[in-house]
Amino acid sequence: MEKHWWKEEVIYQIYPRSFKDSTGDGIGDIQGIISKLDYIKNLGVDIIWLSPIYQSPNDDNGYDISDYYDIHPEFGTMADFDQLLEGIHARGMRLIMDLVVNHSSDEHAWFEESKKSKDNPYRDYYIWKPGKNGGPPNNWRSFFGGSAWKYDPTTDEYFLHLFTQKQPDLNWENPKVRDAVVDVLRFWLDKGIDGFRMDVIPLISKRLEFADTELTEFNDVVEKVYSNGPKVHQYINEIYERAIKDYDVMTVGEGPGISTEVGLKYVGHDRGELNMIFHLDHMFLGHGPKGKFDPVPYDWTDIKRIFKEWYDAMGDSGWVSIFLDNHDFPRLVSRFGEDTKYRVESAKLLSMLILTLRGTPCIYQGTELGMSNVHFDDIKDYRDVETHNFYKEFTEAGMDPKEFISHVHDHGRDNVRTPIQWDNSENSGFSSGTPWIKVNPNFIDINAEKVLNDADSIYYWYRDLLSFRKENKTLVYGQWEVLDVDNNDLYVYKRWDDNEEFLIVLNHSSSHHSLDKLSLENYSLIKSNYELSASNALNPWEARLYKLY
Ligand code: TEU
Repeated sequence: MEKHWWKEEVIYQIYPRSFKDSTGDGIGDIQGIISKLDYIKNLGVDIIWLSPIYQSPNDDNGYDISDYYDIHPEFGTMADFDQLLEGIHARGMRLIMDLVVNHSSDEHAWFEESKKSKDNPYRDYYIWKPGKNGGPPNNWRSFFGGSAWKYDPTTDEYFLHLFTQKQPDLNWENPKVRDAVVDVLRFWLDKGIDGFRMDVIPLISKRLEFADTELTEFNDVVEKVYSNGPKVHQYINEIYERAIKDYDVMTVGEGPGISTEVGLKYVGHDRGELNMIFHLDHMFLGHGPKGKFDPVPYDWTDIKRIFKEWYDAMGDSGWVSIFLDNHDFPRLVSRFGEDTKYRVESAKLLSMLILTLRGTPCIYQGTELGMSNVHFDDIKDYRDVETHNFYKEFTEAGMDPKEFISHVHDHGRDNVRTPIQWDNSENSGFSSGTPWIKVNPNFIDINAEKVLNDADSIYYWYRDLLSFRKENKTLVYGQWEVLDVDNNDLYVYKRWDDNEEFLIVLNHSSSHHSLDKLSLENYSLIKSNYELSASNALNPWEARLYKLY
């Protein structure tokens, strides 16, 4: 297996809008991040992934870019960015930026031109089709509700938008689009950044028949209609050959629709495409036929199955990132842990999972504090376009608004977009002004100031495990095998190489369990989120790491 820094290091994702506001306008900004670089460095992470900070009308909070070469003034200036990058590098960390090139904003100059006329030089930067039977060209639906096509009366055609109506899909068939993407890549790489997270990269190649789909489950539509198109590998390889490969950088593709069957095509070490992917199989668990607000049950059996399938699919050739939350999914302690009685214990257990599986761990801002989901009861307190679009769609279809809100409590993206809770002062120390989205009311009890003053807090547990992982490359490159302990509440696995063997025991339940079935005589217990004990009795949400003598 090839060894690389991007396999050994750990990613920390910052969603700048919610991280720290330095100006009092209620919106997180670059100077706010700069003021917290020591906090991040002290945690022990290595690579900062910055969600978009480019010019944008913020229809999708920056994932709708109107200028790839400039910083949105609400985040600061290019001089602020240069200071941030310098501060990150001065601390021995790296910065990867979010590349969103499956689509742009409809306020991008390219689209402003494209929509003017059918013969405009920029017309083919986007995907325009005539209507069919008085409606859209086909029955494709947006990730964010409604048709994936918007009618434009100026030229009497529809344009494709797999996300919001203000995020028109770019036409990668057009070599000028690919040239433009290469130029954007090289611009930021020449500034010295250390790589990119590539937003929905499997979607960039469209199936050009644009035929209706008979598929009804949205996850199936994503995989079989939107993702993995006929030229996706050609296009990713092209940007690798024309830009990425000239720099010592990393790329991680966000992979909606990438299944284990096709995973290696994107990240095989000899493919010349991506270094790793954020696959979403475990994150899309629970999404029913109509998506995340049409939930279906799932459990840890599903999660464990998916981790095993991906470990086997990657072999020694591919690589994934290991994560349980990001800016698109609920707080991991609320979704996969237990965020009331066992919030601290379960948050620590989940961090041990993330830091001991094979893959590059990715920690989302605030997870190290044990931040949990927010429960706004008024739809007006939510900001996410996805939530508002589906609120309209589901309630107009007859769903009780209260029922929809309960699904938002569990699956809404604003759960992870409330301001970072720095202390128990007004607005949790995030801003001296009114935050763009309300602070989670539990900031009084859950905040960085309190956590940093508690030696037994989640933050210091993360810091200890991050340091341990750095010192024990067995947890990076070692092999992995799950032990069958005949108990669905336990996740027990080994990591080993020629030097060491570790045994990880996770009781992902609020029940007490016993380890009687495990022969532990040759192992010494070195880490636990409870008092170290030779006992075989496992506490609720107890996480243990043993080392073979
Ligand atoms: O996300 C695409 C994606 O797969 C998730 O948005 C997920 O499908 C969605 O939350 C529906 O459940 C990327 C970005 O991470 C996301 O923030 C953007 O909204 C989206 O692409 C469009 O750029």
